[in-house]
Amino acid sequence: MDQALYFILLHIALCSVSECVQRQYHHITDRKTWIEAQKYCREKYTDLATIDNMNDMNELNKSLKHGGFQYVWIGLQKTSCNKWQWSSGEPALYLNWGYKQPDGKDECAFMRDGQWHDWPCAKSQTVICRSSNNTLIFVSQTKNWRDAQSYCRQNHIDLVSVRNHNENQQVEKFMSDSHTPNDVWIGLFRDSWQWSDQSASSFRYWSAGEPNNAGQGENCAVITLNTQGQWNDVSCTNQHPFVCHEDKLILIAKNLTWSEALRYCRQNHVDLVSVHSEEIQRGVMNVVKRASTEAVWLGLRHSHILGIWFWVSGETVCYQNWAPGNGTSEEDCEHTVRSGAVQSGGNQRWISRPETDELNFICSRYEE
Ligand SMILES: [Ca+2]
Ligand SMILES: [Ca+2]
Repeated sequence: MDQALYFILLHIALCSVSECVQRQYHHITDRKTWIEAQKYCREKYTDLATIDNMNDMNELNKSLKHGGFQYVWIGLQKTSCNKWQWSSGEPALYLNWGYKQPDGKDECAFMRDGQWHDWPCAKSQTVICRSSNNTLIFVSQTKNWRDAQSYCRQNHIDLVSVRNHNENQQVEKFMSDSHTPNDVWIGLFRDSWQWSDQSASSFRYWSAGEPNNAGQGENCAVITLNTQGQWNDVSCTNQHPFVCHEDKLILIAKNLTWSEALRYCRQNHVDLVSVHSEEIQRGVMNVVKRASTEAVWLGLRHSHILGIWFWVSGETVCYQNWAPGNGTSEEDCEHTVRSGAVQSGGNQRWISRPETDELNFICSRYEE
């Protein structure tokens, strides 16, 4: 194989591995109450563990050390807020409730003639899943909502989300074209559980029959080791080991030049962030919202001699997200070296700035 092509293929393989590593889990075996565990995680890492999907759940399970305990805290806690959300994790901005709906204490929703109704999650109905190429899949076996969710996640992507009027019409048409029964589960549910880090993740992995609030005041969630990591609600004042998570990226709200920022990251963390995939760009977009400057340094540098942009981690810039007019080599006649920053507002594209500008910056906290 051609050497250059081999290098490119190798590089693509490395990029796809790194896509999974936005967060690392750390199992702490000291026993603490949920609040004490939260405080510890916020001091030493990012927060008590958030779990976005089955992939995270598998990573977390791998981080568990075994020995003498049954329960391990995660960052999920019951609150007084009980809002509708999509199983896929998207916020429910568009809602299309039928007449006088939602009308009860029910926490799951089905679709009938294009309109939505709240309904007890334990009832059995047929199901619509969404598959990886965004097509709709009708499941003719009846299932309760949570089993329907597991089925869609195992066999397709998730229960169907309906994010706008267009998608609502698509689902309605799909139901009439494929002669489904009148009432079919969609991915809409509500619960009052919230992640400690305020993440919007609607991923839930409760054991059968949980959460049951059995002892009253069971307001915090644990992983149960003897059910492959499925979750249970227990009293927050119990003392258990716990799992913290550490986000890969951290925004430093100090105003430094590019070289000072690089030194700061290398001394206190690992490096200035290298954004060599869309996944990392998404992580960047997430943290720059808290920046106090209009742009935020990345580990992106222009080489005068070679006339190219490169990442401080040593990679060439294959994935790109430049704002129009940036990322070219035409600024070469200037004296100051140019470095790359990401806009903290707007489209959060990359821009070229003189390295002497003083900006907030993003460090990576661990190597891949
Ligand atoms: Ca109802
Ligand atoms: Ca329980």
